[in-house]
Amino acid sequence: LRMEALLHEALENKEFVLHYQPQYRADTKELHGIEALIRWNNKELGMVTPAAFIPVAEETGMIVPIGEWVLEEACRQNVTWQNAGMNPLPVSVNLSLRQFYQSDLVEKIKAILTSTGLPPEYLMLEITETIAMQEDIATGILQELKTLGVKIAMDDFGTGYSSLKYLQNFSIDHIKIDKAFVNNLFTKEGRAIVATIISLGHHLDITVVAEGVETPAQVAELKQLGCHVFQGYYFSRPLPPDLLQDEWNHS
Ligand code: G
Ligand code: G
Ligand code: MN
Ligand code: NA
Repeated sequence: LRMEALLHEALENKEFVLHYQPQYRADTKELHGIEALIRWNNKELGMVTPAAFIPVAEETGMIVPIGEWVLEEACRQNVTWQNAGMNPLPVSVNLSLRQFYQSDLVEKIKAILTSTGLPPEYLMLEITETIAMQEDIATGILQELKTLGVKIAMDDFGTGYSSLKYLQNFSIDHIKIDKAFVNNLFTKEGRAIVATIISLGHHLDITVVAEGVETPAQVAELKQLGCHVFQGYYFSRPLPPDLLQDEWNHS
């Protein structure tokens, strides 16, 4: 309960910040997009990682207003960058299942796009297989979001109840290979799984993003396998907005 109160305060006192992790195209090495990742800068606790508060936020429902703040902030920041003359790129935002259970999710996203002025194609929503498998709610919502013009990425692909049907039904734009698979790239099984996901992406015309890329050997192997986009510490950690902007300017 203390945590829930703290999260309320954090929202009110604007203690949350977004960091952004760059994603690079394998072919041209250009910046392809950025992923917004929340951080909590608390006076007593210091910089709190999302792993420490997102689960509580999900349990208490606080993830709904927090998630709304993330969407609004990521869109606002992206417009600020576009207005400053940066080469326009999509910003990815992680959505939680709880947000999907809100009947007004699509309306809220529409309102945020309107109020910030971000063209919908520059917002990419990252969903998990846990969300996708709630077919009764996910199907309708994802269809409406696609109609709005926003992009959808299937995050942590292969770690949940993977169903190929989701890829078929939801017109997914990006598949993100979970970092656990990238980490196992040099085992027989790991390589087979990564190769299969990449091949699936090629056949379905879906951009494949490898997450958690940490070594040049992984880069070489993933490139060889035809992976389209890289994200990971080898290229860059998630960065505060000013440092991300420097990176963007120099890419
Ligand atoms: O940035 P980091 O690797 O520490 O993030 C840890 C976890 O928190 C990841 O699973 C990531 O998807 C999740 N996360 C980060 N930012 C957000 C957010 O804004 N909303 C939700 N729902 N999850 C987030
Ligand atoms: O669940 P999601 O894919 O949104 O989580 C992204 C998380 O992965 C973020 O917390 C981010 O900090 C983390 N991350 C990004 N790149 C790397 C990496 O190269 N290695 C590891 N271990 N984690 C990473
Ligand atoms: Mn993600
Ligand atoms: Na992921």
